[in-house]
Amino acid sequence: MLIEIVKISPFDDQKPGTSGLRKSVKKFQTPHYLQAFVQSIFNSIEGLKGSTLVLGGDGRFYNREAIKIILRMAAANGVSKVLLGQGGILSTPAVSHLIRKYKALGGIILSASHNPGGPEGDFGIKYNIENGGPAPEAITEAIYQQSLRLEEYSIAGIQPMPMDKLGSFEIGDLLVEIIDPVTDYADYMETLFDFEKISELLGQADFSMLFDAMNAVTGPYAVEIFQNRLGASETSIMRRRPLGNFGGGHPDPNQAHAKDLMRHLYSATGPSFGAASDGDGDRNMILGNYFFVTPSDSLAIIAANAHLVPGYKDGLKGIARSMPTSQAPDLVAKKLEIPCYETPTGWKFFGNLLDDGRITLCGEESFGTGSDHIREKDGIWAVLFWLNLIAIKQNSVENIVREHWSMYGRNYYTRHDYEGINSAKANDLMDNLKEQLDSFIGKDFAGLKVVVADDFSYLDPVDGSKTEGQGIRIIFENDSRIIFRLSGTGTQGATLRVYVERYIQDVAQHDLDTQEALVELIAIASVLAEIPEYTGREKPDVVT
Ligand code: G16
Repeated sequence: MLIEIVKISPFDDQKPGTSGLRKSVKKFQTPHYLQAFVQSIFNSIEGLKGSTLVLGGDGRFYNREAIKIILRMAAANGVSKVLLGQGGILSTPAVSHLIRKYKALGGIILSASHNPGGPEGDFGIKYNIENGGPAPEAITEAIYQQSLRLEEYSIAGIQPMPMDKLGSFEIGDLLVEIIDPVTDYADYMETLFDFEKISELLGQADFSMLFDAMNAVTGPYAVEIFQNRLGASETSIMRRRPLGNFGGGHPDPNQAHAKDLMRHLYSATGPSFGAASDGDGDRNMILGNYFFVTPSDSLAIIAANAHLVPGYKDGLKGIARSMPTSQAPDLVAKKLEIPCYETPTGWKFFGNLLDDGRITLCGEESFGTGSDHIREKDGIWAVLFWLNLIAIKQNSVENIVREHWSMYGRNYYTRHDYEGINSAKANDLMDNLKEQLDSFIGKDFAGLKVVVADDFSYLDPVDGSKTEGQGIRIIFENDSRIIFRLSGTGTQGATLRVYVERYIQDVAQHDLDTQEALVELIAIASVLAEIPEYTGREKPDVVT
Protein backbone atom coordinates (compact mmCIF):
# COMPACT_ATOMS: atom_id res chain seq x y z
CA MET A 1 0.00 0.00 0.00
CA LEU A 2 1.35 3.37 -1.02
CA ILE A 3 1.19 5.92 1.81
CA GLU A 4 1.56 9.57 1.02
CA ILE A 5 2.57 12.13 3.66
CA VAL A 6 0.98 15.41 2.59
CA LYS A 7 2.48 18.65 3.91
CA ILE A 8 -0.01 21.41 4.74
CA SER A 9 -0.34 24.74 6.53
CA PRO A 10 -2.49 24.42 9.66
CA PHE A 11 -6.11 25.64 9.58
CA ASP A 12 -7.22 28.00 12.35
CA ASP A 13 -10.99 27.48 12.19
CA GLN A 14 -11.49 23.83 13.14
CA LYS A 15 -12.84 24.32 16.66
CA PRO A 16 -15.65 21.81 17.21
CA GLY A 17 -18.95 23.40 18.29
CA THR A 18 -21.88 21.98 20.25
CA SER A 19 -21.69 18.83 18.16
CA GLY A 20 -18.51 18.34 16.13
CA LEU A 21 -17.19 20.46 13.28
CA ARG A 22 -19.95 21.94 11.10
CA LYS A 23 -19.18 24.06 8.08
CA SER A 24 -20.47 24.63 4.58
CA VAL A 25 -19.84 21.86 2.05
CA LYS A 26 -17.72 24.37 0.13
CA LYS A 27 -15.49 24.84 3.17
CA PHE A 28 -15.06 21.08 3.57
CA GLN A 29 -14.15 20.88 -0.13
CA THR A 30 -11.25 23.29 0.42
CA PRO A 31 -8.09 21.28 -0.40
CA HIS A 32 -6.85 19.33 2.67
CA TYR A 33 -9.57 20.74 4.99
CA LEU A 34 -11.39 17.50 5.80
CA GLN A 35 -8.09 15.60 5.83
CA ALA A 36 -6.60 18.02 8.36
CA PHE A 37 -9.50 17.59 10.77
CA VAL A 38 -9.46 13.79 10.43
CA GLN A 39 -5.71 13.71 11.07
CA SER A 40 -6.24 15.93 14.12
CA ILE A 41 -8.78 13.41 15.42
CA PHE A 42 -6.41 10.51 14.74
CA ASN A 43 -3.52 12.32 16.47
CA SER A 44 -5.67 13.03 19.53
CA ILE A 45 -7.01 9.59 20.34
CA GLU A 46 -5.07 6.97 22.17
CA GLY A 47 -4.87 3.40 20.92
CA LEU A 48 -5.66 4.14 17.27
CA LYS A 49 -3.17 1.65 15.83
CA GLY A 50 -4.76 -1.79 15.54
CA SER A 51 -8.18 -0.46 16.59
CA THR A 52 -11.70 -0.86 15.21
CA LEU A 53 -13.71 2.24 14.23
CA VAL A 54 -17.33 2.66 13.12
CA LEU A 55 -17.93 4.97 10.16
CA GLY A 56 -21.06 6.30 8.48
CA GLY A 57 -23.11 9.38 7.80
CA ASP A 58 -26.56 10.72 7.08
CA GLY A 59 -26.12 10.44 3.31
CA ARG A 60 -25.92 14.13 2.66
CA PHE A 61 -23.99 15.55 -0.29
CA TYR A 62 -20.22 14.85 0.08
CA ASN A 63 -20.84 11.83 2.36
CA ARG A 64 -19.34 9.29 -0.04
CA GLU A 65 -16.32 11.41 -0.97
CA ALA A 66 -15.58 12.04 2.71
CA ILE A 67 -15.87 8.33 3.50
CA LYS A 68 -13.37 7.42 0.82
CA ILE A 69 -10.87 9.96 2.17
CA ILE A 70 -11.37 8.82 5.77
CA LEU A 71 -10.91 5.14 4.85
CA ARG A 72 -7.66 5.91 3.03
CA MET A 73 -6.48 7.89 6.04
CA ALA A 74 -7.56 5.19 8.49
CA ALA A 75 -5.48 2.68 6.51
CA ALA A 76 -2.47 5.00 6.49
CA ASN A 77 -2.78 5.63 10.24
CA GLY A 78 -2.79 1.96 11.22
CA VAL A 79 -6.47 1.33 12.00
CA SER A 80 -7.16 -2.44 11.72
CA LYS A 81 -10.85 -2.51 11.01
CA VAL A 82 -13.64 -0.13 10.04
CA LEU A 83 -17.30 -1.09 10.30
CA LEU A 84 -18.90 0.93 7.53
CA GLY A 85 -22.63 1.33 7.01
CA GLN A 86 -23.70 0.04 3.59
CA GLY A 87 -23.62 2.90 1.08
CA GLY A 88 -21.91 5.00 3.74
CA ILE A 89 -25.20 5.32 5.63
CA LEU A 90 -25.57 5.14 9.42
CA SER A 91 -27.77 7.18 11.72
CA THR A 92 -26.10 8.82 14.71
CA PRO A 93 -27.92 6.56 17.22
CA ALA A 94 -26.97 3.50 15.14
CA VAL A 95 -23.28 4.51 15.26
CA SER A 96 -23.51 4.90 19.02
CA HIS A 97 -25.07 1.46 19.33
CA LEU A 98 -22.54 -0.21 17.00
CA ILE A 99 -19.55 1.26 18.86
CA ARG A 100 -20.92 -0.21 22.10
CA LYS A 101 -22.05 -3.52 20.67
CA TYR A 102 -18.82 -4.30 18.82
CA LYS A 103 -16.58 -2.66 21.44
CA ALA A 104 -14.99 -0.34 18.90
CA LEU A 105 -12.50 2.32 19.93
CA GLY A 106 -14.85 4.98 18.58
CA GLY A 107 -16.68 6.18 15.53
CA ILE A 108 -16.76 8.95 12.99
CA ILE A 109 -20.16 10.38 12.06
CA LEU A 110 -20.57 12.49 8.96
CA SER A 111 -23.48 14.82 9.41
CA ALA A 112 -24.48 18.41 9.96
CA SER A 113 -27.59 17.07 11.66
CA HIS A 114 -30.59 19.30 10.99
CA ASN A 115 -28.69 21.80 8.81
CA PRO A 116 -29.62 21.78 5.10
CA GLY A 117 -27.54 19.66 2.70
CA GLY A 118 -26.53 19.73 -0.97
CA PRO A 119 -23.61 21.47 -2.71
CA GLU A 120 -24.68 24.80 -1.20
CA GLY A 121 -25.59 23.29 2.16
CA ASP A 122 -23.64 22.15 5.20
CA PHE A 123 -21.47 19.19 6.10
CA GLY A 124 -20.11 18.03 9.42
CA ILE A 125 -17.88 15.53 11.14
CA LYS A 126 -18.01 14.31 14.69
CA TYR A 127 -15.95 11.85 16.70
CA ASN A 128 -17.62 9.55 19.23
CA ILE A 129 -15.64 7.74 21.91
CA GLU A 130 -15.76 4.13 23.06
CA ASN A 131 -18.83 4.62 25.27
CA GLY A 132 -20.68 5.47 22.03
CA GLY A 133 -21.13 9.12 22.94
CA PRO A 134 -19.82 12.39 21.55
CA ALA A 135 -16.23 13.14 22.50
CA PRO A 136 -16.19 15.23 25.68
CA GLU A 137 -14.81 18.76 25.83
CA ALA A 138 -11.29 17.64 26.80
CA ILE A 139 -11.00 15.58 23.60
CA THR A 140 -12.65 18.12 21.27
CA GLU A 141 -10.29 20.75 22.67
CA ALA A 142 -7.30 18.45 22.10
CA ILE A 143 -8.45 17.91 18.50
CA TYR A 144 -8.71 21.66 18.02
CA GLN A 145 -5.24 22.24 19.48
CA GLN A 146 -3.86 19.55 17.14
CA SER A 147 -5.48 21.24 14.16
CA LEU A 148 -3.81 24.55 15.01
CA ARG A 149 -0.35 23.02 14.62
CA LEU A 150 -0.97 20.21 12.14
CA GLU A 151 1.56 20.30 9.32
CA GLU A 152 1.01 16.97 7.60
CA TYR A 153 -1.39 14.11 7.19
CA SER A 154 -1.03 10.51 6.01
CA ILE A 155 -3.22 8.99 3.34
CA ALA A 156 -3.19 5.77 1.32
CA GLY A 157 -3.35 5.90 -2.49
CA ILE A 158 -6.66 6.01 -4.36
CA GLN A 159 -8.31 2.64 -4.96
CA PRO A 160 -11.73 1.11 -5.62
CA MET A 161 -14.08 1.18 -2.61
CA PRO A 162 -17.11 -1.03 -3.17
CA MET A 163 -19.18 0.37 -0.30
CA ASP A 164 -22.64 -0.49 -1.61
CA LYS A 165 -22.53 -4.27 -1.23
CA LEU A 166 -22.51 -6.12 2.10
CA GLY A 167 -19.17 -7.88 2.58
CA SER A 168 -15.66 -6.60 3.03
CA PHE A 169 -12.63 -5.22 1.26
CA GLU A 170 -9.10 -4.32 2.24
CA ILE A 171 -6.94 -1.24 1.98
CA GLY A 172 -3.48 -2.50 2.86
CA ASP A 173 -3.80 -3.92 6.38
CA LEU A 174 -7.16 -2.24 7.00
CA LEU A 175 -10.23 -4.46 6.77
CA VAL A 176 -13.39 -2.56 5.82
CA GLU A 177 -16.52 -4.48 6.73
CA ILE A 178 -19.72 -3.25 5.08
CA ILE A 179 -22.63 -3.83 7.44
CA ASP A 180 -26.36 -3.40 7.13
CA PRO A 181 -27.05 0.00 8.74
CA VAL A 182 -30.43 -0.97 10.19
CA THR A 183 -30.50 -4.58 11.46
CA ASP A 184 -28.43 -4.28 14.67
CA TYR A 185 -30.29 -1.14 15.69
CA ALA A 186 -33.74 -2.56 14.91
CA ASP A 187 -32.94 -5.75 16.86
CA TYR A 188 -31.92 -3.63 19.82
CA MET A 189 -35.16 -1.65 19.74
CA GLU A 190 -37.08 -4.94 19.95
CA THR A 191 -35.41 -5.62 23.30
CA LEU A 192 -36.53 -2.27 24.77
CA PHE A 193 -40.15 -1.98 23.62
CA ASP A 194 -43.21 -4.20 23.46
CA PHE A 195 -43.35 -4.73 19.69
CA GLU A 196 -46.38 -7.01 19.98
CA LYS A 197 -48.45 -4.35 21.73
CA ILE A 198 -47.31 -1.62 19.34
CA SER A 199 -48.15 -3.77 16.38
CA GLU A 200 -51.66 -4.40 17.80
CA LEU A 201 -52.04 -0.63 18.19
CA LEU A 202 -51.02 -0.04 14.58
CA GLY A 203 -53.69 -2.56 13.54
CA GLN A 204 -56.48 -0.79 15.45
CA ALA A 205 -59.09 0.91 13.29
CA ASP A 206 -59.10 3.99 15.54
CA PHE A 207 -55.33 4.56 15.31
CA SER A 208 -53.11 5.75 12.50
CA MET A 209 -49.61 7.17 12.35
CA LEU A 210 -47.56 9.31 10.00
CA PHE A 211 -43.79 9.47 10.29
CA ASP A 212 -41.82 12.08 8.35
CA ALA A 213 -38.29 10.87 7.57
CA MET A 214 -37.61 14.24 5.91
CA ASN A 215 -35.69 12.53 3.05
CA ALA A 216 -32.95 11.97 5.57
CA VAL A 217 -31.28 9.00 7.24
CA THR A 218 -34.23 7.55 9.21
CA GLY A 219 -36.12 6.46 6.07
CA PRO A 220 -34.61 2.94 5.94
CA TYR A 221 -34.86 2.58 9.75
CA ALA A 222 -38.53 3.60 9.73
CA VAL A 223 -39.35 1.22 6.89
CA GLU A 224 -37.71 -1.73 8.65
CA ILE A 225 -39.06 -0.98 12.12
CA PHE A 226 -42.50 0.60 11.63
CA GLN A 227 -43.48 -1.08 8.38
CA ASN A 228 -41.69 -4.45 8.20
CA ARG A 229 -41.50 -5.37 11.87
CA LEU A 230 -44.55 -3.56 13.32
CA GLY A 231 -46.91 -3.73 10.35
CA ALA A 232 -47.56 -0.01 9.79
CA SER A 233 -49.00 0.74 6.37
CA GLU A 234 -46.80 1.97 3.55
CA THR A 235 -48.51 5.36 3.61
CA SER A 236 -47.52 5.89 7.22
CA ILE A 237 -43.96 6.91 6.30
CA MET A 238 -43.49 10.04 4.24
CA ARG A 239 -40.28 11.35 2.60
CA ARG A 240 -38.72 7.94 3.21
CA ARG A 241 -35.94 8.09 0.62
CA PRO A 242 -32.65 9.57 1.89
CA LEU A 243 -31.49 12.26 -0.54
CA GLY A 244 -28.17 14.12 -0.66
CA ASN A 245 -29.96 17.47 -0.37
CA PHE A 246 -32.92 16.20 1.71
CA GLY A 247 -35.21 17.05 -1.20
CA GLY A 248 -34.26 20.71 -0.84
CA GLY A 249 -35.78 20.77 2.66
CA HIS A 250 -34.37 21.65 6.02
CA PRO A 251 -34.19 18.30 7.87
CA ASP A 252 -35.15 19.77 11.24
CA PRO A 253 -38.15 18.11 12.88
CA ASN A 254 -40.06 21.10 14.18
CA GLN A 255 -43.25 22.94 13.31
CA ALA A 256 -41.42 25.34 11.02
CA HIS A 257 -39.62 22.75 8.90
CA ALA A 258 -42.02 19.79 8.85
CA LYS A 259 -44.87 21.78 7.31
CA ASP A 260 -46.45 18.94 5.31
CA LEU A 261 -46.51 16.67 8.31
CA MET A 262 -48.09 19.45 10.39
CA ARG A 263 -50.73 19.99 7.71
CA HIS A 264 -51.68 16.30 7.84
CA LEU A 265 -51.86 16.25 11.62
CA TYR A 266 -53.79 19.50 11.86
CA SER A 267 -56.74 18.11 9.92
CA ALA A 268 -59.94 16.46 11.17
CA THR A 269 -59.29 13.39 9.04
CA GLY A 270 -55.59 13.35 9.82
CA PRO A 271 -53.64 10.65 11.66
CA SER A 272 -53.88 10.24 15.43
CA PHE A 273 -50.10 10.19 15.86
CA GLY A 274 -47.35 12.02 13.99
CA ALA A 275 -43.60 12.13 14.34
CA ALA A 276 -40.48 13.25 12.52
CA SER A 277 -36.74 12.87 12.81
CA ASP A 278 -33.84 14.95 11.53
CA GLY A 279 -30.93 14.59 9.10
CA ASP A 280 -28.96 12.07 11.16
CA GLY A 281 -31.83 10.49 13.09
CA ASP A 282 -31.14 11.69 16.61
CA ARG A 283 -33.86 14.32 16.98
CA ASN A 284 -37.61 13.74 17.23
CA MET A 285 -40.85 15.66 17.12
CA ILE A 286 -44.02 14.13 18.55
CA LEU A 287 -47.50 15.19 17.46
CA GLY A 288 -51.07 14.18 18.12
CA ASN A 289 -54.07 15.12 16.02
CA TYR A 290 -54.17 18.94 16.29
CA PHE A 291 -51.53 18.70 19.00
CA PHE A 292 -47.82 19.46 19.39
CA VAL A 293 -45.81 17.98 22.26
CA THR A 294 -42.97 20.25 23.38
CA PRO A 295 -39.71 18.28 23.65
CA SER A 296 -39.38 19.25 27.31
CA ASP A 297 -42.86 17.88 28.05
CA SER A 298 -42.05 14.77 26.05
CA LEU A 299 -39.04 14.06 28.29
CA ALA A 300 -41.15 14.64 31.42
CA ILE A 301 -43.95 12.36 30.19
CA ILE A 302 -41.55 9.62 29.14
CA ALA A 303 -39.95 9.83 32.59
CA ALA A 304 -43.27 9.73 34.44
CA ASN A 305 -44.39 6.64 32.52
CA ALA A 306 -41.13 4.83 31.85
CA HIS A 307 -41.88 2.01 34.30
CA LEU A 308 -44.69 0.88 31.95
CA VAL A 309 -42.26 0.14 29.10
CA PRO A 310 -40.32 -3.18 29.13
CA GLY A 311 -36.80 -1.73 28.85
CA TYR A 312 -37.43 0.63 31.78
CA LYS A 313 -39.70 -1.45 34.01
CA ASP A 314 -37.26 -1.31 36.94
CA GLY A 315 -37.66 2.46 37.18
CA LEU A 316 -35.24 5.32 36.68
CA LYS A 317 -31.97 6.15 38.42
CA GLY A 318 -32.20 9.80 37.58
CA ILE A 319 -32.93 12.29 34.81
CA ALA A 320 -30.83 15.00 33.18
CA ARG A 321 -31.86 17.92 31.02
CA SER A 322 -29.90 20.68 29.37
CA MET A 323 -30.15 24.02 31.17
CA PRO A 324 -32.42 25.73 28.60
CA THR A 325 -34.86 22.77 28.60
CA SER A 326 -38.01 23.49 30.61
CA GLN A 327 -38.24 22.42 34.22
CA ALA A 328 -41.09 19.97 33.53
CA PRO A 329 -38.75 16.94 33.98
CA ASP A 330 -37.62 18.30 37.38
CA LEU A 331 -41.18 18.03 38.67
CA VAL A 332 -41.34 14.36 37.68
CA ALA A 333 -37.95 13.66 39.24
CA LYS A 334 -39.12 15.29 42.46
CA LYS A 335 -42.20 13.08 42.59
CA LEU A 336 -40.17 9.96 41.81
CA GLU A 337 -37.60 11.06 44.39
CA ILE A 338 -34.73 10.71 41.94
CA PRO A 339 -32.08 13.31 41.02
CA CYS A 340 -32.50 15.68 38.10
CA TYR A 341 -29.24 17.10 36.71
CA GLU A 342 -29.01 20.37 34.79
CA THR A 343 -26.23 20.32 32.19
CA PRO A 344 -25.00 22.72 29.49
CA THR A 345 -26.41 22.35 25.98
CA GLY A 346 -24.78 19.46 24.13
CA TRP A 347 -25.35 15.73 24.37
CA LYS A 348 -21.70 15.24 25.33
CA PHE A 349 -22.50 16.50 28.83
CA PHE A 350 -24.81 13.55 29.53
CA GLY A 351 -22.11 10.94 28.85
CA ASN A 352 -20.46 10.92 32.28
CA LEU A 353 -23.81 10.87 34.10
CA LEU A 354 -24.96 7.89 32.00
CA ASP A 355 -21.66 6.01 32.33
CA ASP A 356 -21.64 6.57 36.07
CA GLY A 357 -25.13 5.12 36.40
CA ARG A 358 -26.57 8.37 37.77
CA ILE A 359 -29.28 8.81 35.16
CA THR A 360 -31.45 6.63 32.93
CA LEU A 361 -33.14 9.32 30.81
CA CYS A 362 -31.96 12.61 29.39
CA GLY A 363 -33.20 15.20 26.97
CA GLU A 364 -33.09 18.65 25.52
CA GLU A 365 -35.50 21.30 24.32
CA SER A 366 -33.89 21.03 20.88
CA PHE A 367 -35.99 17.96 20.05
CA GLY A 368 -33.58 15.45 21.61
CA THR A 369 -34.57 12.63 23.93
CA GLY A 370 -32.64 9.54 24.91
CA SER A 371 -31.68 7.05 27.55
CA ASP A 372 -28.84 4.89 28.79
CA HIS A 373 -29.50 2.42 25.93
CA ILE A 374 -26.89 4.31 23.88
CA ARG A 375 -24.94 7.55 24.33
CA GLU A 376 -26.72 9.74 21.79
CA LYS A 377 -30.20 11.12 21.56
CA ASP A 378 -32.37 8.84 19.52
CA GLY A 379 -35.26 9.86 17.24
CA ILE A 380 -36.76 6.45 16.38
CA TRP A 381 -36.40 5.35 20.02
CA ALA A 382 -38.50 8.34 21.16
CA VAL A 383 -41.18 7.53 18.59
CA LEU A 384 -41.27 3.91 19.74
CA PHE A 385 -41.51 5.07 23.36
CA TRP A 386 -44.59 7.14 22.54
CA LEU A 387 -46.15 4.33 20.50
CA ASN A 388 -45.57 1.95 23.40
CA LEU A 389 -47.17 4.40 25.85
CA ILE A 390 -50.20 4.96 23.63
CA ALA A 391 -50.58 1.19 23.16
CA ILE A 392 -50.64 0.73 26.95
CA LYS A 393 -52.73 3.75 27.87
CA GLN A 394 -55.13 3.43 24.91
CA ASN A 395 -55.44 7.17 24.96
CA SER A 396 -54.69 9.98 22.53
CA VAL A 397 -51.42 11.96 22.58
CA GLU A 398 -53.36 15.06 23.65
CA ASN A 399 -55.08 13.30 26.55
CA ILE A 400 -51.82 11.77 27.75
CA VAL A 401 -50.22 15.22 27.81
CA ARG A 402 -53.23 16.89 29.44
CA GLU A 403 -53.36 14.25 32.16
CA HIS A 404 -49.69 14.90 32.79
CA TRP A 405 -50.28 18.65 33.08
CA SER A 406 -53.20 18.16 35.43
CA MET A 407 -50.98 16.15 37.72
CA TYR A 408 -47.78 18.23 37.50
CA GLY A 409 -48.86 21.64 36.17
CA ARG A 410 -47.91 23.03 32.76
CA ASN A 411 -44.56 24.56 31.83
CA TYR A 412 -45.42 26.87 28.93
CA TYR A 413 -42.31 26.99 26.80
CA THR A 414 -41.00 28.53 23.62
CA ARG A 415 -37.70 29.15 21.85
CA HIS A 416 -37.15 32.14 19.56
CA ASP A 417 -34.22 31.95 17.15
CA TYR A 418 -32.64 34.94 15.45
CA GLU A 419 -30.59 33.33 12.70
CA GLY A 420 -27.64 34.55 10.65
CA ILE A 421 -27.06 37.71 12.66
CA ASN A 422 -23.75 39.52 12.62
CA SER A 423 -21.37 37.59 14.93
CA ALA A 424 -19.74 40.67 16.44
CA LYS A 425 -23.16 42.17 17.21
CA ALA A 426 -24.34 38.89 18.74
CA ASN A 427 -21.29 38.81 21.01
CA ASP A 428 -21.85 42.45 21.96
CA LEU A 429 -25.46 41.62 22.89
CA MET A 430 -24.29 38.84 25.17
CA ASP A 431 -21.51 40.98 26.69
CA ASN A 432 -23.96 43.77 27.34
CA LEU A 433 -26.26 41.36 29.17
CA LYS A 434 -23.38 39.92 31.20
CA GLU A 435 -22.34 43.37 32.36
CA GLN A 436 -25.82 44.07 33.70
CA LEU A 437 -26.51 40.73 35.40
CA ASP A 438 -25.91 41.93 38.96
CA SER A 439 -28.14 44.94 38.47
CA PHE A 440 -31.06 42.73 37.35
CA ILE A 441 -31.23 40.82 40.62
CA GLY A 442 -34.12 41.98 42.82
CA LYS A 443 -35.55 44.18 40.06
CA ASP A 444 -39.18 44.03 39.01
CA PHE A 445 -40.13 43.60 35.37
CA ALA A 446 -43.88 43.81 34.62
CA GLY A 447 -44.57 42.64 38.16
CA LEU A 448 -42.04 39.78 37.99
CA LYS A 449 -39.10 39.92 40.37
CA VAL A 450 -35.70 38.57 39.27
CA VAL A 451 -34.16 36.18 41.80
CA VAL A 452 -31.27 34.78 39.75
CA ALA A 453 -29.32 36.44 36.95
CA ASP A 454 -26.13 34.62 35.99
CA ASP A 455 -24.02 33.05 33.28
CA PHE A 456 -24.56 29.30 33.66
CA SER A 457 -21.56 27.16 34.56
CA TYR A 458 -21.50 23.42 35.13
CA LEU A 459 -19.43 21.34 37.47
CA ASP A 460 -19.44 17.76 36.23
CA PRO A 461 -20.13 15.69 39.36
CA VAL A 462 -18.32 12.68 37.89
CA ASP A 463 -14.97 14.02 36.68
CA GLY A 464 -14.99 17.41 38.40
CA SER A 465 -14.50 19.34 35.16
CA LYS A 466 -15.95 22.84 35.00
CA THR A 467 -17.59 24.36 31.93
CA GLU A 468 -18.31 28.07 32.02
CA GLY A 469 -20.18 30.62 29.94
CA GLN A 470 -23.06 28.33 28.99
CA GLY A 471 -25.89 30.84 28.69
CA ILE A 472 -27.45 33.76 30.52
CA ARG A 473 -30.21 32.78 32.94
CA ILE A 474 -32.79 35.23 34.23
CA ILE A 475 -34.98 33.43 36.74
CA PHE A 476 -38.02 35.07 38.31
CA GLU A 477 -39.72 34.54 41.65
CA ASN A 478 -42.40 32.26 40.21
CA ASP A 479 -39.80 30.00 38.49
CA SER A 480 -40.41 31.65 35.14
CA ARG A 481 -37.17 31.85 33.16
CA ILE A 482 -35.62 33.64 30.23
CA ILE A 483 -32.40 32.17 28.83
CA PHE A 484 -30.11 33.70 26.22
CA ARG A 485 -27.49 31.67 24.34
CA LEU A 486 -25.61 31.74 21.09
CA SER A 487 -25.97 28.53 19.12
CA GLY A 488 -22.93 26.32 18.70
CA THR A 489 -24.20 24.56 15.59
CA GLY A 490 -24.89 27.32 13.07
CA THR A 491 -22.58 27.88 10.11
CA GLN A 492 -23.52 31.39 9.00
CA GLY A 493 -23.00 34.35 11.29
CA ALA A 494 -24.48 33.79 14.74
CA THR A 495 -27.82 32.46 15.93
CA LEU A 496 -29.26 33.96 19.08
CA ARG A 497 -31.55 31.59 20.96
CA VAL A 498 -34.00 33.01 23.46
CA TYR A 499 -35.75 30.41 25.62
CA VAL A 500 -38.83 31.45 27.59
CA GLU A 501 -40.65 29.43 30.22
CA ARG A 502 -43.57 30.01 32.58
CA TYR A 503 -45.10 27.51 34.98
CA ILE A 504 -48.85 27.42 35.62
CA GLN A 505 -50.32 24.86 37.97
CA ASP A 506 -54.00 25.81 37.57
CA VAL A 507 -55.68 23.36 35.13
CA ALA A 508 -58.18 26.04 34.12
CA GLN A 509 -55.25 27.88 32.50
CA HIS A 510 -53.77 24.98 30.58
CA ASP A 511 -55.51 25.93 27.33
CA LEU A 512 -53.73 29.18 26.62
CA ASP A 513 -51.92 29.70 23.37
CA THR A 514 -48.21 29.26 24.16
CA GLN A 515 -47.05 32.55 22.64
CA GLU A 516 -49.86 34.42 24.41
CA ALA A 517 -49.12 32.76 27.73
CA LEU A 518 -45.54 33.93 27.37
CA VAL A 519 -46.15 37.34 25.80
CA GLU A 520 -44.99 39.36 28.82
CA LEU A 521 -41.81 37.37 29.28
CA ILE A 522 -41.05 37.58 25.55
CA ALA A 523 -41.37 41.37 25.76
CA ILE A 524 -39.12 41.48 28.84
CA ALA A 525 -36.52 39.39 26.99
CA SER A 526 -36.52 41.79 24.07
CA VAL A 527 -36.03 44.80 26.33
CA LEU A 528 -33.39 43.23 28.59
CA ALA A 529 -31.20 42.06 25.74
CA GLU A 530 -32.02 45.01 23.48
CA ILE A 531 -32.67 42.49 20.72
CA PRO A 532 -33.93 44.89 18.01
CA GLU A 533 -31.05 47.30 18.70
CA TYR A 534 -28.33 44.65 18.42
CA THR A 535 -29.81 42.36 15.78
CA GLY A 536 -31.78 44.83 13.69
CA ARG A 537 -34.66 42.34 13.86
CA GLU A 538 -38.12 42.96 15.22
CA LYS A 539 -39.12 39.28 15.07
CA PRO A 540 -37.39 35.92 15.41
CA ASP A 541 -36.79 33.81 12.28
CA VAL A 542 -37.91 30.54 13.84
CA VAL A 543 -40.29 29.98 16.73
CA THR A 544 -40.53 26.51 18.25
C1 G16 B 1 -26.75 19.39 18.72
C2 G16 B 1 -26.38 18.90 20.09
C3 G16 B 1 -27.50 19.15 21.05
C4 G16 B 1 -27.89 20.62 21.04
C5 G16 B 1 -28.22 21.05 19.62
C6 G16 B 1 -28.45 22.54 19.52
O1 G16 B 1 -27.79 18.61 18.22
O2 G16 B 1 -26.08 17.53 20.08
O3 G16 B 1 -27.06 18.77 22.31
O4 G16 B 1 -28.99 20.83 21.86
O5 G16 B 1 -27.16 20.74 18.78
O6 G16 B 1 -27.27 23.19 19.88
P1 G16 B 1 -27.12 24.75 19.70
O7 G16 B 1 -28.22 25.37 20.49
O8 G16 B 1 -25.75 25.05 20.22
O9 G16 B 1 -27.29 25.06 18.22
P2 G16 B 1 -27.73 18.04 16.75
O10 G16 B 1 -29.00 17.29 16.57
O11 G16 B 1 -27.61 19.26 15.87
O12 G16 B 1 -26.50 17.21 16.70
